[in-house]
Amino acid sequence: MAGVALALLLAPSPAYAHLGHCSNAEAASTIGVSLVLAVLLFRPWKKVSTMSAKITRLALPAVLAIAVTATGCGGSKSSTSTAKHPQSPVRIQITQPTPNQVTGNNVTLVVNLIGGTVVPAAQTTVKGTVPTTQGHIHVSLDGRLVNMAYSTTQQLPPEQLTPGQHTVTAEFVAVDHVPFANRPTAAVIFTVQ
Ligand SMILES: [Cu+2]
Repeated sequence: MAGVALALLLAPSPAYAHLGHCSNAEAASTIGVSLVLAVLLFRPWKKVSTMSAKITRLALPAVLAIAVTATGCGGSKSSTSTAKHPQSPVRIQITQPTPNQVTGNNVTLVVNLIGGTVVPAAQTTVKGTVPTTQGHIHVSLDGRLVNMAYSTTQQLPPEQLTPGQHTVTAEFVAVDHVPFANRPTAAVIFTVQ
């Protein structure tokens, strides 16, 4: 567990902050799945001699399940507000990579926001109505969220840019990470050589 904690601390802060995106439903299903896995792993029904050993066998799966869930959905307290956001007038474009561009595995994503600004993580506490022209960018690669960008330029993870076709998606989201009702999004398909 110490290794996991260290990895989280060493990870770039956007990646860490994104762990708070699990909804309660996701957290519940994570608990369920890991509980089943843990029970299979430790087999608490196996005959053991002492009472304390028995308790340990029963308790371990629960502890493990909670630990796994906490790791996967850490900080979910701050993202429980699933309230609908208004529409945003902001439009988003990907200017780099260009459609069908052939690249190496070193790809810089450049996004152009029209009518909006990116605000840093430090300003993400929302009181009252959420601003519709301020937020940040959620970057997905092949449908999987890889980062959130507090700038309009960022590096795509080279280890995920295997040879072949990839899709990068950029979505302008509110300062509290929640999507706007109209979900301003841009996508580009490119090919890694
Ligand atoms: Cu975010």
